[in-house]
Amino acid sequence: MKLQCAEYLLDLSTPKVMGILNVTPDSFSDGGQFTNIDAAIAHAQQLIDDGADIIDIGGESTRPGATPVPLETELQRVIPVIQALAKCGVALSIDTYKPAVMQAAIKAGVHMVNDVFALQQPGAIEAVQDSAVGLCLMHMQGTPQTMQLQPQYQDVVQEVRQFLQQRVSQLSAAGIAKQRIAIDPGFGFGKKTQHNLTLLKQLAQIRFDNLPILAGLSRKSILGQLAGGDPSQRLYASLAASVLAVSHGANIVRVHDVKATVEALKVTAALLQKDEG
Ligand code: 9MG
Repeated sequence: MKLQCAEYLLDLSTPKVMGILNVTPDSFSDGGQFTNIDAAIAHAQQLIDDGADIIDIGGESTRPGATPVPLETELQRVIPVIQALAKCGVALSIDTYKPAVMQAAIKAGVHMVNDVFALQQPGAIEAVQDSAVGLCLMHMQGTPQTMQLQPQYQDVVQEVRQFLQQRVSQLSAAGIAKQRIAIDPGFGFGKKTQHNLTLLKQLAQIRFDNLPILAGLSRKSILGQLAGGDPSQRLYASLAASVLAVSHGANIVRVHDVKATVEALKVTAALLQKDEG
């Protein structure tokens, strides 16, 4: 299985690690440590040295209850970082739902668009259509402002799968190749603990058309609910979650702690390898 991200053709025969680079003052997990451009670039270099295959750059937090930031602010945060990292040797992803940010980021050199709204904003499909960037389509019930108030499903796995299928159909109708698309159940985005656990246990069931699955559980509140600890104390729970996600079919995991995840996934991948003879 492969994922086309502009000039990068990611080989997903082994799991890949997407390192999180939050360029926000209100990020839930880094406390705004990387708002300064130089510090963000240095952190990206650390993620690369630690073995990240993709760096996911975000200028607006999408954690529950987060306030949207104006377009100009988001651009000022992410574009200089993308320009500085454009030739860093790993694929760069922009975490945004705003079509204008997607366009500017593609021009600045990103290889992937990670959209928690699955390209539903007006103009989002058009913003990526004529490029070759990879696309991550994520499921979310509601919006970051309201999503955790009252999440409700009859059958969470089927509803998430159907939503993602509809989005992929819409992209296909716009002429976007499936080799550019990854799907994501959106852990923690309009889901209660039980919904997240069901999705993790049945992750393989959301796959269709042999598309890669991206899973993001790193430091999320579901892990705090299960194991305790504030976000910065959730390393072990996050590692367990990434290992289980890959065991249940995830091809890419989105994480804060790249080095530890890379090591844990090397063991996981070796154990999942089919025996010869
Ligand atoms: C931006 N962001 C935060 N959590 C995420 C997740 O689980 N998946 C994706 N694709 N993006 C996320």
